[in-house]
Amino acid sequence: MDFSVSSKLFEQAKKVIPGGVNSPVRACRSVGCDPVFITKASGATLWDADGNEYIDFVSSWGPMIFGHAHPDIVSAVGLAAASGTSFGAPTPKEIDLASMVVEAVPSIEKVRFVNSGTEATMSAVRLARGYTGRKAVVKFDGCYHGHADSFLVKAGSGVLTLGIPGSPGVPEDIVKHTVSIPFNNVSVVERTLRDKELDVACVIVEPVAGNMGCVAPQPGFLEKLRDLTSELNIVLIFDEVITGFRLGYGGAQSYYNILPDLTCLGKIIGGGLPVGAYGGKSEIMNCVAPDGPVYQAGTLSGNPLAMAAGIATLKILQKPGFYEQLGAKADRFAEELAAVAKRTGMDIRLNRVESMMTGFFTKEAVIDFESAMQADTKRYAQHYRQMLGRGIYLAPSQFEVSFISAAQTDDHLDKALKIAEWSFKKLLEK
Ligand code: KE4
Repeated sequence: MDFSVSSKLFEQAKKVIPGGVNSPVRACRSVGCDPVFITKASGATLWDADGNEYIDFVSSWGPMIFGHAHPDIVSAVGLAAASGTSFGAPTPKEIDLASMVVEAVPSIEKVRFVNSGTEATMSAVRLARGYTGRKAVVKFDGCYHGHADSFLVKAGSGVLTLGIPGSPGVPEDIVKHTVSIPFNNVSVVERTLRDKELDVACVIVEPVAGNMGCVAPQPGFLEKLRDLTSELNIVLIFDEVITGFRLGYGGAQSYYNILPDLTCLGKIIGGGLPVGAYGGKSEIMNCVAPDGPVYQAGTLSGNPLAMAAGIATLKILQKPGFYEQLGAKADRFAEELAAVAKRTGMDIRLNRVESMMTGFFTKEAVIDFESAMQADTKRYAQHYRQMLGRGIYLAPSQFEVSFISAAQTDDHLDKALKIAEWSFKKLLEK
């Protein structure tokens, strides 16, 4: 494949944008190649500036669950734009999308829209601190909740991918209130939450971790979190920025039947436009300004174009059978990929929950940050480059998830499986 136009664009980008990208993981540093610049996408296909074509397994890190440029989304956004792009005033569409979210997500009685997942989680933690009057935040090693100061402690995603310890610029007296403990470890959870010294305001968790790669909750883990936080009056926050409307129309909390006190959403609910949201029990949400004293605001929150995209998105997802078909497709793909790994003798641990998955290059089980770190990131990088060169677009990090989308056909998946088999064989030659 020829990447010369993307390479030229990358050189230009680096002159005016830090690292040439607007989000670090896009720079592909951990997979040892330059990023391709995408110019167009439709359905399951991406095209780059050199005209190369790819089958997309990143789905813009989750939002594009039904593929790119879906006609319903394109027309909804176009129609909204023709009536104005932002008013800074309440609009009917915000009520429509909020009502759909309240209807869909069992624990949400009221919801506030923001512009990113980071804004959602940052606001939810501030709300939990304001509501409880306590300070400490408990998170989990390898989980990533966006780039707000409190979260940059043993975080996942780009922080993990780039191996940055946390981040300079985050004052010690901020992060001292953040405790990060191992995911899936109920005894450490119990010990930490019962530690009287800690004064815990909230626990924030990705109910299925996506930012150390896909790691499912072990039986009893989420239940333990819920039981302990209820007993100790600690706010339980589910960060469903990835899992929300991904694992089903009710997200992970419906999938596992565990109701948090607050839920953070993003990605899918914007249909690719910038939308985040946090919501939960009215008792807690009524503490948010202007009803309550906990301040949070945003010029473009509830933006009419983003609301239009979100409404169109949820209408598509509401269609009977959507998740069953997506799940069946993901089941088939995962089974056949496991068969390819077995046939070629490639050691790969395929962690998957419905249509989100990660193939860890290790033969050991991956159940938390420590075990995820055993994965062979060099081998992943070679696999990434080999797949990209044959038109398969994977997440440019071993510690991210890839997604099956409703737009991928059996032919797309069969092609990806064939190229994965070729790539595994090539890796095993080395
Ligand atoms: P944003 O601020 O990037 O919209 O959302 C932050 C966030 C919060 N919570 C979870 C569970 C998330 O996965 C994210 C963002 N996800 C990463 C990839 N896993 C975004 C990709 C990027 O940083 O460019």
